[in-house]
Amino acid sequence: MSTRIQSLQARRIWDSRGRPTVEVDVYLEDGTMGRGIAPAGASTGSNEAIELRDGGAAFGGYDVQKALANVRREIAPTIIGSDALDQRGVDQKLIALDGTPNKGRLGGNALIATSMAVLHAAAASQRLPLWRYLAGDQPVLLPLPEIQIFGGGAHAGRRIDIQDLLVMPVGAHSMDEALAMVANVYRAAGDLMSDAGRRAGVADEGGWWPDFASNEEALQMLTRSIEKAGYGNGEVMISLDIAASEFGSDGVYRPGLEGRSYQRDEWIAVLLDWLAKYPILSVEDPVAEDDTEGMIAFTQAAGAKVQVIGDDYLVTNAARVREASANKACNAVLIKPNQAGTISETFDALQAAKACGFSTIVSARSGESEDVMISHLSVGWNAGQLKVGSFARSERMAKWNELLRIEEGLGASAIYAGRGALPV
Ligand code: 2PG
Ligand code: MG
Repeated sequence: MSTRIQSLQARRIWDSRGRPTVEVDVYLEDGTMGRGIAPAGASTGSNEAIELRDGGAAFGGYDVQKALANVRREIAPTIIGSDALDQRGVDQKLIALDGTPNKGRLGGNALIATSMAVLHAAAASQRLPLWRYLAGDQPVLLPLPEIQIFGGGAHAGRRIDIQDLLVMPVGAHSMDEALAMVANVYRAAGDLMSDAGRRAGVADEGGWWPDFASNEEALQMLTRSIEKAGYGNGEVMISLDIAASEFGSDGVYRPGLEGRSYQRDEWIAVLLDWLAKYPILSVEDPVAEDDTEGMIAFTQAAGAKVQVIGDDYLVTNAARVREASANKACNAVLIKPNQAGTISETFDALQAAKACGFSTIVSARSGESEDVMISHLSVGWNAGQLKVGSFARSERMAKWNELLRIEEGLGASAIYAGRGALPV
């Protein structure tokens, strides 16, 4: 039976923030269907693929009718007849049809939903789980998870400046144990917030609402949560996403909670002080996306001891990854399919990072859906790490739970990446 694309169906659905997003169903001639759903960021890098939104009054300007029309009128006629097993061929047609460097004409949301749908359809046509379709008969690793305990930054009305306070269960021996450890830390954090009279619901990705007087107080509370859950000896370590582009530019940092501004070197000194005081093993976007000098300085000071991740700084772009490697500006990359705009370009960024010796972390966005593709990408591409937000709300839990099913399917050959996934 043919795996050629026969038809596409595009519709508006709603993401985990209740905003419109693009869903695309791809039907193959053999009758299989694949469904792709575009995720959406809140703290976006300025070099990401452009998300096409309608603007105007409806839904705060977030509607996606233009992107949907682009799928129906331009994308569908262009890729119908293509072989879904030729992901790169389909993606090249999408890139050429859009014709802009940032996917601004058709919309990165229209393109990534289509590209994801084609990949889901291809795996379904082969009757394989997506991770297995991607990996072939190569061995795979279950990823070290980075799981948010407190949200912040753009995901919590800027209540604190640090965007994600996450934990990494580096001492676990399996995915099942890793998630159980995080469940204990998440619950302990909630109990501590209750005891302090500060339990006030959750932020956008399900992490506890950050009712703290300072950024450092959040770090103290996270460290206490790990201890209260009974983990010591480096079994559970901290990962931070500073998302510094949200409060810094031109080498000056103005974190709202600290009540003062910092020059680049002063801001880096604050971060290095936190590294000295708390069990932190990973830092994402420590300085702003326009601050290569700061990225290099931070990596020089801390990169031998901690993972330094470029997210807004690298925007899942292979060329930017290679440049960062040449500059020694970080040692890891966040991999977000919708930053690149197609699955093939996402894969290229991941491969470029591996070739440079960077570690790779497949990541969700703060606006998510029930789709679990990224769990499969993290395993099938052997990324080593996965970041999906917190340990609550089903758009997050669907992705963590999918890893348990994959682990079960692998049986005795399941290997948890653990501490070895980090570059240090
Ligand atoms: C990030 C992500 C996930 P957003 O910055 O890494 O936490 O956030 O999707 O809003 O860019
Ligand atoms: Mg980030």
